[in-house]
Amino acid sequence: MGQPWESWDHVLKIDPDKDLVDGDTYDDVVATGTDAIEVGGTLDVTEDKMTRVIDACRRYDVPLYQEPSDPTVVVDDDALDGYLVPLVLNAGHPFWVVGAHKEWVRLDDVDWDRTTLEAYIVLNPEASVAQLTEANCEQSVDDVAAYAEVAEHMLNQEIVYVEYSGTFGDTERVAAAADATDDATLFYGGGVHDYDSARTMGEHADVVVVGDLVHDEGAEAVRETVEGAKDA
Ligand code: 1GP
Repeated sequence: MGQPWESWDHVLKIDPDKDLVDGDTYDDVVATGTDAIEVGGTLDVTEDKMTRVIDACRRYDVPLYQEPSDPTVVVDDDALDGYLVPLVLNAGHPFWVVGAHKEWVRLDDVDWDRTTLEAYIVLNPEASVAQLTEANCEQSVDDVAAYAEVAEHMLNQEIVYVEYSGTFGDTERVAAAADATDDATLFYGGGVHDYDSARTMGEHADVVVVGDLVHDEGAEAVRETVEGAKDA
């Protein structure tokens, strides 16, 4: 049987350190039609904040995944469909490639049946994730393609994630990652803010991830991105 993300077009990523916009509820968030919710952020995430979002989402049918930014914030909760765990291919420090993962395995009984890695290629140097992981974001189109191929064929990754968090990325690099992968599911995230931007990236990536928009503009704006990703 295939993995759930193979049929997704759109993921909404909720940052536990940020609020919904005034007037929005989690009913509105789920009504956007997104295929899955990922709970995760880079800065000031705690287990408590994670749990608050998971609690708010637990009564809905939408698939719910935690994206832990480090081993200390992993929440063990049946409401979660699973864990999508970043591995930053172009991190400047090995902690973000395998070190955090080793610590997690050392400290916890990892639920392997519900745990999948996301092989990130981080490309916006201004993003918190780039700074935290000391990512080398100067990657040519060929570099990005090579990283994507390494992820799938050397590291057997099921998910390759081109990450421009906070800014709309370069379609040529996203297309190159798409061309370089065969069976892996390609996620794209960064700066998707309306129907057209979602559709544009959805034409290359399998899954369009939307993050800040839900905290800045709200659920109605996210709904448009769902439509764009689905029409692509
Ligand atoms: C962040 O890829 C996601 O990890 C989405 O990025 O917040 O820019 O939408 P944005």
